[in-house]
Amino acid sequence: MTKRWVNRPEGSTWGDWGEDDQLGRVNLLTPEKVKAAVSEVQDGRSFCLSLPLDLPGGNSVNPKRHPPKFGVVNHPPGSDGVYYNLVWKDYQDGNMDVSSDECTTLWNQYSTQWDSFAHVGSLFDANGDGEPESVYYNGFRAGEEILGPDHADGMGARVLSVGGMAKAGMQGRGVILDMVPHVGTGRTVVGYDSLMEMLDADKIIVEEGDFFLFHTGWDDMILDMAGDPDAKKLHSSGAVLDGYDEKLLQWITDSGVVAIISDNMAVEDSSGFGESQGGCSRLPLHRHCLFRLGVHLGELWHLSELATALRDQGRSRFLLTAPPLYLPGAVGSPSTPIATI
Ligand code: UVW
Repeated sequence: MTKRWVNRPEGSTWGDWGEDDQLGRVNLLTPEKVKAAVSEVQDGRSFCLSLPLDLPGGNSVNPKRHPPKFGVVNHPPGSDGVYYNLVWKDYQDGNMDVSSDECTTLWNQYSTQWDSFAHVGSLFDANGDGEPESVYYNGFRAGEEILGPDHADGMGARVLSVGGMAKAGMQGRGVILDMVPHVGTGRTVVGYDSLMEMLDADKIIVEEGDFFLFHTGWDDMILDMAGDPDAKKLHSSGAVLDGYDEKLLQWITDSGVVAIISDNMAVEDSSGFGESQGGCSRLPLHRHCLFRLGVHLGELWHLSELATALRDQGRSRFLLTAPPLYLPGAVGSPSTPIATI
């Protein structure tokens, strides 16, 4: 029995790295793993795996998330320290400096992003009183440690936030599968069998401690739409993982991957709702990874150029360096991931 739970979800890693652990499989990124990742660098070329953070554009792709807004929302320009082209001599005789300062209102999960473990939890009877409560990875509690905007102590994830990921560095070996040559860019729900066929065909081996990435073609579609996205087209395009496929979830458990990352919106098919381990869910792969296993998810990354460069060389592995913002309290974060091949 640990401090926070008497029941742990079946098949979970809760407690495996200690009762206060907040890093999950990031614990597998040992110095040896990082050195092995560095040894994947062959020609020294780097790729930025972020989309411009003002894409997809608008909020039709995900109505609850909006593009970044410069300036303090609801404040006139010039207030709260936001200013552009300030002429200092107006305030200080003879000063020839001109400068600009800004503030950005950022929806942290609008564009290229990481999900922390504080992003998705589950109703689960962790304390064994017969009633499920809202809990996150390793038994941390909603309302006690993951605090909403109405909480008297102020909003923010006191635990499990992206701050821990930033401090850990999020650096290791990336392994990428380009699904586009296999299934095209139409909507395909990929389960275990089809994932294994693609990995086998491309001779890709995923090992414990790897970041697993898959490319679906969403990134180039978003870039081609240039800020005016066709949400209907996007939501009927590109491969998504089948979170209801128990064999696929078991593969995530057995593979030992640290994170699953894609250029699509949610890694998994987010259009369904149905029975999964632990009860009905709209995002069963999120629950399996973020709540049960301690596996981070990366979404809306720009993977096409990297996928092509590696495919041209018959390779799939590279060094990935992908810290989120060091923003304690945030449940998600933009990232500017760098792949070096
Ligand atoms: C949800 O929509 C809950 O999450 P995500 O952006 O991680 O898919």
